[in-house]
Amino acid sequence: PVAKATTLFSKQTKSIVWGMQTRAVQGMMDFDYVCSRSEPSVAAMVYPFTGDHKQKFYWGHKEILVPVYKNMSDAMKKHPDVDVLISFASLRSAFDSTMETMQYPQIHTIAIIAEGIPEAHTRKIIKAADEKGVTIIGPATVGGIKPGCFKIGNTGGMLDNILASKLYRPGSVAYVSRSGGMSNELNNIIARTTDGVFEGVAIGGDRYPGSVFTDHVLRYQDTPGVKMIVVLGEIGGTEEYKICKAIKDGRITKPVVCWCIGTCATMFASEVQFGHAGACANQASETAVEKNKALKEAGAFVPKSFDELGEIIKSVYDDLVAKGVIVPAEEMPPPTVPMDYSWARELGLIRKPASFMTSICDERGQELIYAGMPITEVFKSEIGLGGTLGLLWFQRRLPRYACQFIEMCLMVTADHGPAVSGAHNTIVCARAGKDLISSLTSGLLTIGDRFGGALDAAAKQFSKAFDSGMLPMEFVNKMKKDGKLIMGIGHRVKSINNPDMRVQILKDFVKQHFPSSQLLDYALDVEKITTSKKPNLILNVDGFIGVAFVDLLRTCGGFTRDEADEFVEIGALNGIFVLGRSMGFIGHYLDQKRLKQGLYRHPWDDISYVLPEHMSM
Ligand code: Q5B
Repeated sequence: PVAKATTLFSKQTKSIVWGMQTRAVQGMMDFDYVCSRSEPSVAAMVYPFTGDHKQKFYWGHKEILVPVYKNMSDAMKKHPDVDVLISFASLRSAFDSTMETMQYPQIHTIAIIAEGIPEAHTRKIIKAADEKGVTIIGPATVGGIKPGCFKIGNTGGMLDNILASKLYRPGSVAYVSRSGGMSNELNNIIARTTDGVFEGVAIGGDRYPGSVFTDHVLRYQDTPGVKMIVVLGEIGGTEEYKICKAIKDGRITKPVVCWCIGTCATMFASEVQFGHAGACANQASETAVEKNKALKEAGAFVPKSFDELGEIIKSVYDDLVAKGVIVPAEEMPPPTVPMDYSWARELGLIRKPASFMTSICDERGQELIYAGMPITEVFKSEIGLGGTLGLLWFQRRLPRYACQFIEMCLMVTADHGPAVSGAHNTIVCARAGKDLISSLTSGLLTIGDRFGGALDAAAKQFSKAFDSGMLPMEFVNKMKKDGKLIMGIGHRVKSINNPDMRVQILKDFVKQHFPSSQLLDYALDVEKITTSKKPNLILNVDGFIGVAFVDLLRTCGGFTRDEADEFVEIGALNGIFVLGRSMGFIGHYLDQKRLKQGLYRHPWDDISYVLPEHMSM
């Protein structure tokens, strides 16, 4: 086998991350920045499921782009300075991608994060790695960390944790553990009891880890910056005995603090399998108790329990300081890394005025909420379309008669034939080959003062006259004198001789259910005057809905007078016609498509061409 490197990571180490793990990469870059590295440790990413592209990351306050390659070969070719690969490949693809990675001699270290890789695959990986001199960290691990130099993926947690455990600069204590979670606990214990971590590796909990305790302990023995070694072993396997032997043989001379977790297994009547695949004692020598005993006998510093691990690390460290083996370096504050906005917000450290405000609908929770009413309740209480509109437009749970009235308005305005402006436009648009939305909006865009959009203006004009105490006749005369049309009065085809049944239906309902119809009565008095002049100057469907809605808003008990006026002012009432007539326009669109109607061209004989005479210069 080819000899493996003693030093896996330095301040110049460059890596490739396999997998679209953008959060982990950002975490590595924040770590690099806080370590005062001159360049990010991630040179590139490999992700076979997209084409080559670039991903944006923060480097301190700046934004930088990191290339993402579809093919590993391109990444390796473009980044010959990379010697570490961090693999976030799934348990299905980790084997193939790791074997492929080892074909590139530039790679000296591979960290495999995936859990559940078949043991047979891991053993093949280990064999190939030994032949090529590649150090494997993992599988089934968070990775490892070398303070001030390099961090594998999510090791060490978020930046606040990195700062709290002072992982931005090296200390004198190197550790190796199986568990990734416990490695974080070691970062914390070592930071509180010593001058800090020099390097820490979590080899992973599988039965066949890619590298074993002794691989790392021996590296630490040969690394001048490491002054003491901490090993967190666990129940299962016999790896810890190799450390005993190395201590006894004098291969390891640096102080080793060691504890094997899982001593509680003796309290169980039968054999216990702990969380890690390898954490099961198949024979007495594999128990944590036996291994701790052997380590102590070999000369390692072994606490009585995990609780005392910190104390024993501290006493060994203090002794090394007293002997002058360790000279604690002066503390330098790390550069500040801006906190991610979402994280700062979660911690309640910042606030920002929202760009949007909304008060009618909230879809974020488990249940969609319309103006305070969960959608299940909307259906349970059978408020119907009118009630739903009441919630979303008026933020109120309206009385049943009001909901019914709204639904009736939508029904009577749903369509009035193909000849009206809007339907005509929709039909022409559909026949020009346009889609549903274009055809619908083409029709909707015709809605205005003359056609279908007179509801709000009628409500305003009539209520202004009524509220100011003007008599109906005075109102009609004033409008005539001002040269203005009365909105909501007049119809092209309906008249007192050809009454509009839509208006009649609504009138009957209002008279029967509304607590008051003062404005409607006023408008009907106006109608008497206008129809006496011309029979088609009736209170039309727009005018009727406009004034009746004012009565509804003012008297249903759900609104103050100001609120009622505001809805008219902001144009809510035209919305009724727009919504209702959308049904008809969509119907006309579908009808034209169904009837396979071709392009419409208006006939010449229906156009009067009135061009000016030919003018000679
Ligand atoms: N005169 C609706 O006009 C129409 C007068 C008036 C005083 C008035 C017209 C008007 C106000 C707007 C309005 C909604 C353009 C209509 C609707 C939905 C629909 C449509 C459908 C559907 C009709 C003749 C004479 C003139 C005018 C006078 C007319 N209106 N005076 N106040 N409001 N109304 N729009 O028939 O002396 O002869 O010069 O603008 O409420 O859109 O089905 O078709 O469901 O789709 O063309 O129902 O009334 O009458 O303009 O030739 O006027 O009456 O000053 O007097 P016409 P014009 P004079 S509902």
